[in-house]
Amino acid sequence: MVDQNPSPVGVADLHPTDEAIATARAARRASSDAPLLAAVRGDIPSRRPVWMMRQAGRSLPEYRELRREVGMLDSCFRPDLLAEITLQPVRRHDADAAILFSDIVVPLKAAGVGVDIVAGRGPVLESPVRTAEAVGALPVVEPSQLEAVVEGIGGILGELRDDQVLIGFAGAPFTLASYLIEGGPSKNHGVTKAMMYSRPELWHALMEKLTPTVVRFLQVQIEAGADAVQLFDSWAGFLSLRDYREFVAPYSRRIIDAVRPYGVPVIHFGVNTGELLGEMAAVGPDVIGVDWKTPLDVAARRVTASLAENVEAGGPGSPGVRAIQGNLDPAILLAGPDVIRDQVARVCAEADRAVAAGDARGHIFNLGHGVLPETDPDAITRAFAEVHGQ
Ligand code: 1CP
Repeated sequence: MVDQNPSPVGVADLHPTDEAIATARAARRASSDAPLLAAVRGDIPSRRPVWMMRQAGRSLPEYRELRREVGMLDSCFRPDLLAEITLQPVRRHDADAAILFSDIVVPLKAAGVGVDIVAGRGPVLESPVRTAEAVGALPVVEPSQLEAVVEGIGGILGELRDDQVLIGFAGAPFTLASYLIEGGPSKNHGVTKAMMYSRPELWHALMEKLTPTVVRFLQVQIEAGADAVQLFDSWAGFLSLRDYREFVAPYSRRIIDAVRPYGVPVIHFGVNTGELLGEMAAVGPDVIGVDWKTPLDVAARRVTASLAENVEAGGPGSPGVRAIQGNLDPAILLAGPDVIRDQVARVCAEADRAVAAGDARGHIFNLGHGVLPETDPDAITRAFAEVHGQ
């Protein structure tokens, strides 16, 4: 077996040094009263915070204009471009958070993995990772390979108001592994799950390899000044609860443990995760993101019940209440102003019931997944205004 990284990064190595924590603290410029940070703590925010997954990107003409001659991944390594694209929706919609313009495969690309983002498709690998040799040869990203992201974040922070936060992010291990193993986007993640079941040792070796890359990508963003991070396990909802627990949760927990010392909120989100919400909360995030299928009050009740059960059973994870994020169906934004107004109000009422029942600390409004490319930007602006009026 060829191993270009003969000394894998150990768990202890993933934790930040005191110096790194101090660097991150010094870089932080959002006010602690920023509505999103207040909602995470369970304080009453000055207005209900809202941002939308994929708020930057194809729904905006100014994005299409900037990206006309630049490849998707190239734009993620151009500090001026990534900063401008991150800021476009924040200015246009008066968002409470900027989501860093990047992609879950950026740390892989930075580390030298042959991956590109193909228009209309998504991330595509030069060669899928399906053997022990390929897992062994997978590089772990070095912070120095992410300088462009650090520089871009500097540009973003200079332009945000102090009540607006910058959210950094990374793909969580199952979702990243799926692209690596399948070689590109997948409908059912069959090859990925087959590896998990038939070659568990290879699966775990891949997870061990990916975990430090995810941690470093998050740490670099936090040390550059990101105020919160979201760990996207977008496709984890394809797993059963049992498989999630065995094959995924331990790695997500390690990732969150490794960024916790910085003290910035961690949001955890996946699609179709109604059945997994309790387990996803048990890996330790401060905020649980919910897709549009489970009402927020029901989701929050599941989370608190599951966390309490876990603790009673002596399992990992701490009890307590998380903040909740979500969960308007992205298709609602295509349905006209009256529907948007009514459905925004419904989502807010469900979130408020969760808070009143003691099942959630606070609410961050979001969609249940990303903005659809065909969405009219004015409908997005209107939805932001409706949320702020709630
Ligand atoms: O040409 C283009 O405009 C490419 C479309 C695009 C964009 C705008 C891709 C390709 N990635 C991105 C940016 C991106 N990706 C952001 C920042 C922008 C924002 O949210 O405003 C973020 C947070 C991501 C994260 C991402 N990439 C996820 C997790 C979030 C989610 O949507 O669940 C995933 C799964 C990816 C993979 C990916 N990258 C791009 C596409 C089309 C896909 C999905 C492919 C698939 O269906 O499997």
